[in-house]
Amino acid sequence: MPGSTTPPLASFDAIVVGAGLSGMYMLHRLRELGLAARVFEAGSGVGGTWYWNRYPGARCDVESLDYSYSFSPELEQEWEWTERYPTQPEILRYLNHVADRFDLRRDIQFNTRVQHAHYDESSNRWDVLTDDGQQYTTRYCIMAVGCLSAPNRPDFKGLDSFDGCWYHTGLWPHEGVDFSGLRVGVIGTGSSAIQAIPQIAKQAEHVYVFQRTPNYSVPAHNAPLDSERQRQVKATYPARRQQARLSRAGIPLDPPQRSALEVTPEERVQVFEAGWQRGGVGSLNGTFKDLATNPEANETVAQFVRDKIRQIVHDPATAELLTPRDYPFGTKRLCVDIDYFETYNRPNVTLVDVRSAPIQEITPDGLRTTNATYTLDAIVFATGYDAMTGPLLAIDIRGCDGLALKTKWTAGPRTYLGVATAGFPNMFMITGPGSPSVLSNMVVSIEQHVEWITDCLRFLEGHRYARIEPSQEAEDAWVEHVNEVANLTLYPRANSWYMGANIPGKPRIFMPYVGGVGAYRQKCDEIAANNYEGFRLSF
Ligand code: N01
Repeated sequence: MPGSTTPPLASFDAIVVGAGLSGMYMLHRLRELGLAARVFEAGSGVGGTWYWNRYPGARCDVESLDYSYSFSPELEQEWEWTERYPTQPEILRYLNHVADRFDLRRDIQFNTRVQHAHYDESSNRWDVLTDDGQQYTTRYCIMAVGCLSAPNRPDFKGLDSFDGCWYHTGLWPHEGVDFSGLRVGVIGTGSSAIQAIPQIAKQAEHVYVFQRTPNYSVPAHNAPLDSERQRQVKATYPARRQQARLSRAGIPLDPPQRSALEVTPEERVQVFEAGWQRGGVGSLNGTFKDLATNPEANETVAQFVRDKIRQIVHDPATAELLTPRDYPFGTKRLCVDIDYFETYNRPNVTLVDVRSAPIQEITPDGLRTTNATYTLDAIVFATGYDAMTGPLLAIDIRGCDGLALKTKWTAGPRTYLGVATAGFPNMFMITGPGSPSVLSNMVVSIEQHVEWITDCLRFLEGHRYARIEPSQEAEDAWVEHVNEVANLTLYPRANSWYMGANIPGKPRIFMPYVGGVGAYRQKCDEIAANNYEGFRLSF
């Protein structure tokens, strides 16, 4: 393969930070360009999110046939998925297969965390320092750090005194955890908790769920993948992938055409019910076109889910506590579950409301809220992530004039297309803030960014440009557009991690781009076709 020989003096054409779905594919493309590339990965294996998130019940809520690379027809034909929604172990097996098939590992340095990346204007190169004290230089620095890879563990008083074991869902022990006979506290009720709680409840003596905000969740209706369906999808993959690329969320579904308010209440419920029975992340979102923009339309689907919760959960007080009321449906990331609400009918599961009585401290034998104490043998923090900006700002990134990215982004992230930021030449972000990323099937958005960056690098190399960065004007206009589009939706009404609201002190900005992956792709392609309009290029 061209460009795969490691050059002397620890100097590379491209350094990629992270060997998850994005870093792996980026490496593959960099090799095709003939560039000498090195990937640094903090974990001991490939997979990113799917390497770290080994908690019980972890699985993707985009269907396996769509949550997979499309860049290699051979790969997509040869890999056999076993379930409608892939489990974490199955996705990790798939990504290891990809790493083997494309011989990626020889250019990935594992167990290595990038500490700093500083731009040197005199040489137009990035100096990269890793946590083993080694220094590297590179022309291009590509951040493939993921959007949800900086775990958030609230700083509860007394955690050090806890006699039991505690875990974060995003840093789960590789050897697994046996909860048999234990009293387990789970803090949080987001997507991770909603997957983990039913599994932990099957094993533990008792599970206490400490809930601050109830979530909307829809059933996955997971099932073994029928081999005939797999064959059919594989036979039509090119069209299916293209539909996903041009869609709103990277999932090949026909967009809804009707308003929830233009049908009768009876028909509306029938449509919601059919979606509920289909299951999955698009099941209700994909029913009517105005659920994300019109509060009245949104309330109809919110009410439908509230009714479902009441029907499933036997104890009325628990059902009431599980019912989301103070933010619109879908404005926090919709959860997809297997028997989540049903789990509260088990005698060994107790829901604790920590909104009305917050957690005060962790004690040696459990946890104390403002009105009760709980004896626990283990605590699971399902408390999420410092999303989108967290993984980037964990690295000391400095651009022109030594400007720190952290300083530039004090009031919130500012990017052009979510792929680059002014003042940080030759640095690219895969699925950065200001791109559709977390609002889409991540694989579709990752492939689009990797391919766009690859074309951009080919252009730079072909024209012998030494430097590319967004102009301030283009970046300002993009940030304004991202905010404008977000404000047309109901998303800013929720205290979500999309808004940075889960991290104390984080600026309240809607970080992803809600304009849809199809429209976004078109915009990126136009910019490229116009000789990278909005970017400054120099020799
Ligand atoms: O994290 P979250 P997550 N005291 O931030 C609570 C993706 N994902 O890891 O809502 C008490 O959603 C917090 O409460 P509140 C997906 O994009 C995908 O579950 O802030 N509670 C919330 O309940 C997802 O959205 C998949 O009031 C505290 C929970 O912790 C994203 O990852 C599976 C607290 C955190 O929920 C993150 O999901 C898993 C405190 N101090 C994840 N601090 C699939 O594909 C926080 N909380 C299926």
